Amino acid sequence: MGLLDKLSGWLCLRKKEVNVLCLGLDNSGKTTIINQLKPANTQAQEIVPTIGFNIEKFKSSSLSFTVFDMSGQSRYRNLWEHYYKDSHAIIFVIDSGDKLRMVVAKEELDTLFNHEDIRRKRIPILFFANKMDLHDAMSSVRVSQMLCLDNIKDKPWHICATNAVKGEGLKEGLDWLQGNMCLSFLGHV
Ligand SMILES: Nc1nc2c(ncn2[C@@H]2O[C@H](COP(=O)(O)OP(=O)(O)O)[C@@H](O)[C@H]2O)c(=O)[nH]1
Ligand SMILES: [Mg+2]
Repeated sequence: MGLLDKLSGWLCLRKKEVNVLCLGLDNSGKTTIINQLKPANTQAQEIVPTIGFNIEKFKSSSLSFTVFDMSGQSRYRNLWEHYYKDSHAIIFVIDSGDKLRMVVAKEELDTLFNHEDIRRKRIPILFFANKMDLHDAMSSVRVSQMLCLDNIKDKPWHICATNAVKGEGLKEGLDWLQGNMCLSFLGHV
């Protein structure tokens, strides 16, 4: 069963459209992840690194993915922020091998959580500690410590170690996200 078929469980939400935001610094692996989620015959063979401000969109039945880089693009911030309002879930991707920019990732995460359209929402946040195959990658436990994820008290969150190139770990994360979105829409969390 493909990853997208797994996500079809989200139809239980009976929402017309479920909007998932895929965020993170540039080069963390967002485009690679999104390409793993697309049906096999539409997967891009080559991933062009996202340069400057670029929003990727991917839509399938009632699921809509919006992807953008958060790093160093503060002058574009007001362009992407309006996607926050209609989001039902967030996937935040981290390059686990990029120790130097972990602080920048944390800053972006804090800015996201402080935004008025996110602060009030109890939307599930899935963290992908990506590039786990790199020999100097930090463990997902270490990544969650660096990002102080234990401080998140008002939203369900989960972190998974992934290798986006091979597609490893993505399914576990999406299973969690699916379950939490159904629960939150049904008002159980
Ligand atoms: N080793 C390794 N490389 C990865 C992984 N995920 C993505 N990459 C590579 O990291 C680079 C940036 O990926 P991309 O998806 O363009 O990142 P984006 O800027 O967040 O969209 C590309 O060369 C990818 O092939 C991974 O899990 N392991
Ligand atoms: Mg990209």
